[in-house]
Amino acid sequence: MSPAKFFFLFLLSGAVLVARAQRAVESFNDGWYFYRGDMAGAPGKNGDEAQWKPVHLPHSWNSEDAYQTKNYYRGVGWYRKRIFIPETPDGKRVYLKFDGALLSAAVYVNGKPVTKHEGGYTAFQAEITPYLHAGENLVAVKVDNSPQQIAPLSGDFTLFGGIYRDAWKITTAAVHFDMNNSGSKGVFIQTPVVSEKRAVTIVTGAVQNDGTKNKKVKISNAVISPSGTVVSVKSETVSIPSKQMVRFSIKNPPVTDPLLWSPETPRLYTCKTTIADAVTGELLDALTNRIGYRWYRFDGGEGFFLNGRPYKLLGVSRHQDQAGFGNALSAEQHRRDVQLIKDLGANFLRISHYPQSDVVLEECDRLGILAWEEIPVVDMISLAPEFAKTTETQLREMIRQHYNHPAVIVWGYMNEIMLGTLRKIPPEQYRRYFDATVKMARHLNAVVKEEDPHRFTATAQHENLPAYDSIGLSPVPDVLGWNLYQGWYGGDVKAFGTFMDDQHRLHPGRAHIISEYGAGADRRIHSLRPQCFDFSIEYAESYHEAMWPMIRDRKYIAGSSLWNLIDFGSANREETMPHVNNKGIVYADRSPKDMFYYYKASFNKEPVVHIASRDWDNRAGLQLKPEDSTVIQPLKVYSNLDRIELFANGRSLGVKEVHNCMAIWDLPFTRGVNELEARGQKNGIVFKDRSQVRFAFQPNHVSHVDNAFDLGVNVGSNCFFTEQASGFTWLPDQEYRPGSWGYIGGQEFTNTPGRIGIQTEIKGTHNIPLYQTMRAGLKAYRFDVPDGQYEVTLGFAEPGAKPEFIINDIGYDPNRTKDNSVFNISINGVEKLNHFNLLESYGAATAVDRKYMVDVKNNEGITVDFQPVKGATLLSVIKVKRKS
Ligand code: GCB
Repeated sequence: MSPAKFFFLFLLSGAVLVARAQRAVESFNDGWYFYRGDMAGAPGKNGDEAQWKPVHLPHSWNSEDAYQTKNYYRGVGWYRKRIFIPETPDGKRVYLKFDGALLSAAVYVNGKPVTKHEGGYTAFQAEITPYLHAGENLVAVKVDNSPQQIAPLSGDFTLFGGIYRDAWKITTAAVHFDMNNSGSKGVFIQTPVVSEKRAVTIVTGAVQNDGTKNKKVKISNAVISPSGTVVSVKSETVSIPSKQMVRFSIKNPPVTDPLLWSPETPRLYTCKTTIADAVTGELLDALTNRIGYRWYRFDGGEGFFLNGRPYKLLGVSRHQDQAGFGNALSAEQHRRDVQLIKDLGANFLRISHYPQSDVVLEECDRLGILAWEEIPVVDMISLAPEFAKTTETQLREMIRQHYNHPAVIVWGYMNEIMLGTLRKIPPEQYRRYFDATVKMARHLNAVVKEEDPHRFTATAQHENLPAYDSIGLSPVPDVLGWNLYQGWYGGDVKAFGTFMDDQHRLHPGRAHIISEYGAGADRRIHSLRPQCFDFSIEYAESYHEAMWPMIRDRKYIAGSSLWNLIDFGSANREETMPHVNNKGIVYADRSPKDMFYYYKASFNKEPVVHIASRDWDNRAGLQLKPEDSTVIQPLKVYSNLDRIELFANGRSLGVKEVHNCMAIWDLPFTRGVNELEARGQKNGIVFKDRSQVRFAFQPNHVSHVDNAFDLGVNVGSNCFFTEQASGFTWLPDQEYRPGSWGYIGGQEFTNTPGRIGIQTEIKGTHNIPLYQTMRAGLKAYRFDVPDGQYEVTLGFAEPGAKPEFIINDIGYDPNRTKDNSVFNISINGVEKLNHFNLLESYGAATAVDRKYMVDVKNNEGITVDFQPVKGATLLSVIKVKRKS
C-alpha cells in the first residue's frame, strides 16, 4: 500500500475511532430571545423573559422597518440564550463563533464579558470554557448598529442590525488548531506556483496546546484529488509545551499535472490538515479546506488572464439582503443567489460592499465564479484613530477568513472614497482628508500585501477623476475599479467609451475593471420613448444594451460587475421604489427582469431564446383609430442564436437577424391575451420560448366611448404606469388634439435639471411614481367625450421643499426647491377647488386624490380648467371613467 493511501485510510479510521476527541461543530441558532433597546442587567439572569421575543438566527431587527422608512431603528439590541451543560467540559475547549453581527457586538456568558467585536460583516469567535459551569448557563450578546467609528460611515445600502448570520458552538480537544486568529480557521493554504505541469501547496497555521502537559504532535497535510485520490501528503512532528502555541508551515510535494480550476471547470481538490498525538496516533483535530489550482494576472493593455489565457471577467455585483428578510438570509438563500449568477453565465462576482457569508465564497469555489471581495470603506473615511484601527481589523479578518477560497482573486478596500469626502466635508478641511485618505489607502494596500502577497488589490472610484488623480489615490491599488454611470446620473451612455479610452491612453499600464454601471428599473413603469432616469424597464434595457458591447469590445478592460444583480435595500433612497435601489437585473424576490436574459444571451454559449415581455405582460396601448383591431407596440426577443422567428397568436411575424443578442418586431397586439412564441435554431435543433401578453386598448378618439371607458393618464410623464394591485395601466401623457384628450399648456415638472419628476417619497399611496411626475403650469386638461355621466379623478402632490441629501445621487442639487402652489380648479365651468393649497392642507410629498361626478351635456366634453393663484398649477394624475 502506498504511504499516501495508507495515510488516507488512517485518517478515515481515525475519524471513527477517536471521534470524541475531535472538534465538534454545532449550530447555535435556536432558542434565542431578543430585546430591542438597551437594558441594564441584560447579560445576567433577570427572569424578565416576558419582555423578550423568541427569535431564531439569522435575525435582523430591521427586516421590516428599513424597507418602510429611512429612520429605521439604529441602536442597541440584546440577544440571550440559555444553554445546559451536564458537566463542565473535561479537558475540551468550547468556543462560540458568530458569522456576522452588525455593527458591533459584545458577548457575555453568565453575566461576564467574554469578547467584543467591531465590524458588521466579518465573523468572530471566542472561547467560553472558563465561563461555563455544569447546569444552566446564559449567553448574552449586545449588538449595536448605531453609527460608530466603524466602516461604513455611510453608503447606499441599509445597515440592518442584528446577529444576522449563523452562530456556532465549536468544541475542540485541548490540542487544536489556533482558534484565536481573527475568526479564521487558523490554517491558511497557498498555491504560490501553479502551471499545467505542477502545483505547489503550502499550508501554514498554528497549533495550540491548552492541555496541562507538553505534547508531541504530528501535523499532516493531505491533498486529495477531485475524484478522491490522495495525491500529496506531508507531515511534520512538533513538540508543544503546555499552554503554548506553535506555528507550522508545511510544503507538500507538488501535485503533478493538476486538474486546473476555472469557471468552466471548477475542479476542487480537498486539503485535509490534521493534528495527531505523535505517540499514540490519536487524532486530535482536523480541518478540511478546498483547493482550486489556478493562476492569473492583470495586464494594463490586454486585460485579465486566467491559467495563461486571456479571459474576460463577465460579472455582477451583489448586496446580501432580501426584502422581508433584511440581511438575515439563510445559507440556502445565499446559495440560490450564487446559482443565479452561474445561471446568468457570469464568471465574476464583486462581493459588494463588504465581506459576505462564507457560504457565498464556498459556492463561488464550487460553481466557478471568480470573486472580488472588499471591506465597507465607502464614501469617506473618518480621521478618528479608532476608525483606522477597526478598518484594518476588518481587512485582516476578511482576508484571513476567506483566504482559503480559490475563487477570490482581488481584495478591495475602498469604494468611491472621494464622493462623501467632497460632499460632506467643508472645503477648508479637504487637505486633511485627502492626505489621510491617501495614507490610509497606502496602508491598507500594504496590509493586503502582507496578509496575502499572491492576490491583487483594488479600489473602486467614481467618475470624478481629478479628485482621485490629483491626490494620488488612483495609482495605489493593483487594479482600478470604475463605478461609471454615464447615461444614468447624467450624460450620454456613449460617453462611457470615450471616458475609458482616455483613461487607457493616459495610463496605458493601469489595469481596469468596470466595478459598477447600472440603471434603475421599476416593473410598473414602461415607455415607448424611454428617457434617462425615467426608471422604465425599457430605458434600463437600452442602457445595458449600449453599455455591455462597449465593455466587451475593449480588450484593455479586464471585465465588469454590473450594478446590481438584485434590487437591494437602501433605506435612504426615495426613487420610484423608496428604500430600495432598483438597479437590479433581478427583482428582490429573485425573479429575473427581462434584461437578465440580455446578459444570459451575451455571456452564454448555450442557446438562449427569451421573449422580453415578462416585465410587461399586462400592457395597454393607444388605439389610434376607432376601427383599428390592433395596436402596434415593439416586442423584443433576447437570444444568442443567429435568427429568430416570432409568432403572435399563431401567425408568423417573420424571421429577424439577431444583433447584439436581440431582435425587435413591431407587433400588432390584439385586445385580450396575445400568445407569443419565438423560435430559433442551432445545429438543426429548435429552441423556443413562449409567453403571453394581456393587452388593453385605450382610445385616442374619445367622441364615441361607451360605459367601458376608463382612461387614466400618468400626467407629466412619458411612461405607462401599471398599478400592481389592480393591473390598471395609466397611459403616458399627451397634448390635447380635437376629438381626443390631453393637456393644454404647461411643462413636465422636475426640480433637478436633466431629471424626470422628483425623487421624493410620496406619502399616502402605493403608486408613488404616478405622483413623482407631474405637469406644472397647465391651463387645462380636456377629454372630447360624448354626453353622459363621468367620474373624474384628479391626483396631485406638492413637491415642496428641497429633497433630502442622498449621498449616492451624483445628480443631487442642494438648491432644488419649489415655491408651493395655490390654484383653483373648475370642471366644465363649475368650480371644484378654490385656493387649493396642497402644502398647507396636506404637507409636501403627499398624494392627494379628488373624485368628481360630472354630467356632460350638449357635446361639451370634459374640460378641467386650472387657474394659478400662487406658483404654478400642478397635476399628477387624471382618470375619467364613464358611469352612464
Ligand atoms: C455607486 C455606489 C453604490 C451605489 C450605486 C448607485 O457608485 O458604489 O453603492 O448603490 O452607485 O446605485 O448609485
